[in-house]
Amino acid sequence: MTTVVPNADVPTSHVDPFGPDTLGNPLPFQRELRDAGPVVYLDRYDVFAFGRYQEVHAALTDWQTFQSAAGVGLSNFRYEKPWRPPSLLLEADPPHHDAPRAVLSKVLGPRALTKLRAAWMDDARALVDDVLASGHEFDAVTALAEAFPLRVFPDAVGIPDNGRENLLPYGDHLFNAFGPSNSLVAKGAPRVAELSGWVNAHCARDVLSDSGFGAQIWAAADRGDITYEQAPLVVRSMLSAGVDTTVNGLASVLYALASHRAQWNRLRADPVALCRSAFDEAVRWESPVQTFFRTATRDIEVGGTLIPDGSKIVLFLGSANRDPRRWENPDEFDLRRDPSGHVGYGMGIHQCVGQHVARLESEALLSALVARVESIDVAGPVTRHPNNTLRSWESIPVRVTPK
Ligand code: OVM
Repeated sequence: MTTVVPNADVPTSHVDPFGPDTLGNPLPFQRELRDAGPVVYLDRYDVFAFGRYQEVHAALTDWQTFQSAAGVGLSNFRYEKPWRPPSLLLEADPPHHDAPRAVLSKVLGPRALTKLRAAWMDDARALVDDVLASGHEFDAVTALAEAFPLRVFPDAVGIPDNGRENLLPYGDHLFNAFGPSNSLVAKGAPRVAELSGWVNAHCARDVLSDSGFGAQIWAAADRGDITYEQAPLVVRSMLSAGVDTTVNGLASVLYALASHRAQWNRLRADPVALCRSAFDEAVRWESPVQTFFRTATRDIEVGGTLIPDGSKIVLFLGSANRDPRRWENPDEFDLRRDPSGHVGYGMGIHQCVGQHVARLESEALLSALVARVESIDVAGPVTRHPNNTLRSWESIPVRVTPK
């Protein structure tokens, strides 16, 4: 009698997706992954990889089979102790996930943000004016993509001024830590205790201003919507996921516009509509969060491959967002396309709870730029910042012509 081994002929890749070459330019590997099949085994890490839109989307929307509670990085919480207490949102599934999600979703929802809108538009104009006053050539990463979120988001959460410079390095390490424990994780290790100490201390009720997102999370505990034990961890999610993601999303849209003159001109011709939708096309095109993992809760067959219970599966969001099986001319940044359905924010019950905040930041910044600037161009070597999860930037030198 013969036994059928459904995954005996699963395509296998020896490539390290987290090595410096692939992180530096992930596109060739992602194409190989998609073309090899719907499921590819990465023998280096003993994980299965999905690179096509269809399977990535299906896994994201099936949380019962592809759980998050065993961690959304390479490390499997069934066997390894997580480096920090798990997130109640990102690293949880129903039913535990639901109350924290419902609370945060309301605090960061479109209704709540209407109150911040006018002030953020003013803040963006003030920032752009300051930048233009000091010159017409600058680094779009530090001057705009980092400066704007750091100007508005920590205030909105309600954390004090002191120590805000810790937010980016904390996020950088957190997103590295979803990957394998390579040199990028080692680089961050010396500051983990200090940075975690600072972040955790700023989740406490008494350090938060009494009107921000943080205070509203604590007020939800007063109402009994979440427990007092849960409140600081929900605040921690905002400080963890709310800065590096938007910084890289904004850097992506600025780079895309500075390197595509025709798209910049489209934006100028129709700023009200496009200052909002440009961000989603940039999130599709660049996918600031490139990968997240899931863990199989049972044996499951995908595209003819058996994925055994307990396996880790890495979902290549950035690859799905450029899958030609789903998108026409996927490598083109094009404001005429409808980018909806992209998986840059994930999909399903875990889809980015902060996406309205991110879109508002982008809308404010791009509106201010379009109002003040005639043209924007790349003016020097663009450099990347390597990270195991984020498609991140070191520098985007730009030259602008003010109006
Ligand atoms: C969290 C968290 C951390 C990093 C990313 C994220 C993209 C969430 O602590 O909940 O979502």
